[in-house]
Amino acid sequence: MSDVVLFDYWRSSASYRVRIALNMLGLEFRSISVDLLAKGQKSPDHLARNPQGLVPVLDIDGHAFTQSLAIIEYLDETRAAGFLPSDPVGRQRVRQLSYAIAMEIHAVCNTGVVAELMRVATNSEAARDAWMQKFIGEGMVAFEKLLNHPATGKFCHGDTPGMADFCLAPQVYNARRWNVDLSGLPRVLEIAKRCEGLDAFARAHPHRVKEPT
Ligand SMILES: N[C@@H](CCC(=O)N[C@@H](CS)C(=O)NCC(=O)O)C(=O)O
Repeated sequence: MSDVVLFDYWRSSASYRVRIALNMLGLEFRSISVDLLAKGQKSPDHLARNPQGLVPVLDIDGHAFTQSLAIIEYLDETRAAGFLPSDPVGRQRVRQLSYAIAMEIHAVCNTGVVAELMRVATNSEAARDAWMQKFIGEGMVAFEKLLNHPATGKFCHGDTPGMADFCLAPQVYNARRWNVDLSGLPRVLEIAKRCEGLDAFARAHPHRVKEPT
């Protein structure tokens, strides 16, 4: 049985990013599901792992790590994975792209944030859908513009998949889930399609972890 344990949730974008990174490395890991719908992330057991009450948490090398991008950078640094380029300007760009998704789009579309919106809104499902479409839609339009850059290649930065792609593919999955119109974003769609064709991404896909109900 693998010593590497990922506490995750099938539909969690942040978990999906880490699953892709682990698969890219060919690292075997055990996945333990923390059911966000049943508030498993707020259970005493999970809060002991992560006081923020969020997934993912990765148990690896004797540590319990939180924060998906910090985890991906740790894997990159300790396994010479090449998830970020070696030059500082390139590293800055890959972080910029990754943060544009993880810190701008994802942060305001997180389960806890949206649950609170639904609690205070009158027509809560309509408010939720409009919220998701606004923030994901606007964020992805900006991301498409950021990809209009000479360093963009077959993937977000150059011709090999890296941290920004690990953020993009889950965000595109999530955008589709909320019926966000991505049709005017050719770079986003082309790169996401290329990612979806890779085994490491396909095996990390939410529907490979659990069939949607
Ligand atoms: N910045 C964190 C975000 C983690 C996060 O927001 N995880 C979501 C699932 S994608 C979660 O656990 N939400 C539960 C909640 O909001 O209560 C990371 O990248 O790991």
